[in-house]
This record gives sequence, C-alpha cells and structure tokens, in this order.
Amino acid sequence: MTSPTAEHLVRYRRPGEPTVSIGVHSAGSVTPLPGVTSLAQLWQLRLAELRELLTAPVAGTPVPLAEVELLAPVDGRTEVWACGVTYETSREARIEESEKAADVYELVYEAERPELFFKSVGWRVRGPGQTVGVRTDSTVDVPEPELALAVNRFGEVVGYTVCNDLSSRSIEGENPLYLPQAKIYSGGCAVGPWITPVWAVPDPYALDIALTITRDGRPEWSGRASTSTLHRKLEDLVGYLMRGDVHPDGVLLSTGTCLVPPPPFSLGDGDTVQIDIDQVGTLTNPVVRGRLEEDQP
Ligand code: DO4
Ligand code: MG
Repeated sequence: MTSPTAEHLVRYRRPGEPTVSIGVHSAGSVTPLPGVTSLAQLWQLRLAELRELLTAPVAGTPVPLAEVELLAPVDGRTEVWACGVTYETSREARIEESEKAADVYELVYEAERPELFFKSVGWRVRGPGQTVGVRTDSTVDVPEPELALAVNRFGEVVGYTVCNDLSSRSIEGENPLYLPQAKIYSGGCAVGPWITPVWAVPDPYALDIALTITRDGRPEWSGRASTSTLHRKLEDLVGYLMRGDVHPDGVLLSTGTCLVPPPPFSLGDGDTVQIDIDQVGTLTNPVVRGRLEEDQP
C-alpha cells in the first residue's frame, strides 16, 4: 500500500505500544517512514534530499491519525533555541514589566545581532496535549505562542512547527539576567503538533497566530497577530544561531512572540493554552502549577 505525499512529519506512538515511530501524515492517516527511527536522522539530510523523500509516495500501512498519540516533534541531540524581542509587542511588554533594565529590550530590538537563547533539550519538551508548567516561585506567567523553525544540520530551514515559550514575567521583570530561570524549568516548553515541510508554506511572513487561554471551560484571554510584523528575517535568525556552533542533529528555533497577555493576566493551574498557526498547526496543552509529576525527584 502507498500513501499520498506528506502533509506533515509526525513523531508518534500507537496506544499500548512503547515504540516511538516517525511517519508522515496525509489525509487523516499516518504512515511510518521505512528505515527512519528519529527526526534527528532526517535533519541530517539536505533540504533537497528530504523533499525527495517526503514527496515520493510512502509504502506502508496507514493508521488513522485519531488512533495515534502525537509526541513532541523533537528527539536525539536536537535542541530548542529561541529568539527574543523580535516583535514590537514583545519589546513593549518587556519594557513595561522591567523593574530596572527596560532599555536592554529597546537596544536589542534595534541591534543587528538578535537575542537568541537556549530553551530546552529535546527530552524535556512537552508534546501536544501534555501538561505544561508554571513555577511556584513566580507570580506572573504567560504562554508565548511562536512560529518555530526546524533547521537541518546545514542551517537550512526544512519545516515549521508551533512552540509555546512559557515565561515567568515576574522573574524576568526583576532582572533580565534571571532570563534562564524565567524560561527554563519543568514544563516550560511545548512544541507540536508536527513538522510542516517548508515547501507547504509559501509565505512564512503571512501567517496568522491565535492564542486562546481557557479557564473553567470559558475563554479567559484570546488574541491574534501575524508573522507579517516580525522585525527580523528568518534566515538572519538562523544565521546567527549557526555562526558559532554546530547542531549535528539539527535544531528547532522559536522565532519570538507577537502576543503577550497584558497584566493582570497570569496563567493558572487548570488553564488550557491553545495556539493556532495558520498552515502550520494547533498546539494545545493544559497547565499545572509546580513541577510536573514526571519531573518529581
Ligand atoms: O528577552 C527576553 C525573551 C523574549 C522572548 O522570549 C520573546 O520575545 O518571545
Ligand atoms: Mg518567547
């Protein structure tokens, strides 16, 4: 049996089976990619080779998408990095929240070199439907809905996905040097639901991004924006990331937030965060306050 060409690359598990598979999703079905055991393996191919692989019909037995558990599309030595202050909205929100160092955000927004920071190793990343966290020592927390780039080891953008760069506004606002604590903690990063190949998105600078936060079954905050207001070029962001480092299994680069729920909003225990990026996908995660159960010592 052969499936039509791929709409998305998926990392998934069949219920009750421990094995993680890599496959393609098309027309509501998932077909495993023969001989492919990780996404990291695919990020070692050049874009042209990946495109050839994914546009050829895949031989295999398809299973309905509804019957698989989608996992975060990141594995192996692939890390998640993120960009900061790439939209005016983010710059303004950070200037407002910063207690003593508001001008660093103004400076980095205008500077030639972008702000890039390490966000997560692959194994910590939460996938679609999995819980994300807010820190118990933080008083103001927000989701950050971001377009993320899947970049191969050669620095070519091969796909897109959705990243939730959860952030503590109170910790970062106290001092920007606390950024790693505001950004890296149990449940602080979610990615998914899949990788949309780069050739399926004609214009990444014209994507609508919607954020909906639901509390007690009702919308608590929602907002919309577009990648058209991105202040940087995607290839420049990738260029700076690859300049002084190697990513042998590729890397996911989240491109910054264009939506920040204003005060007094803060994420709470039991909230649900949904991020929709046009042509890329929808990522939904429930929120817990405190360390995730699987991260208990
Ligand atoms: O400058 C701190 C981080 C900013 C950020 O994560 C964003 O703009 O999305
Ligand atoms: Mg961010």
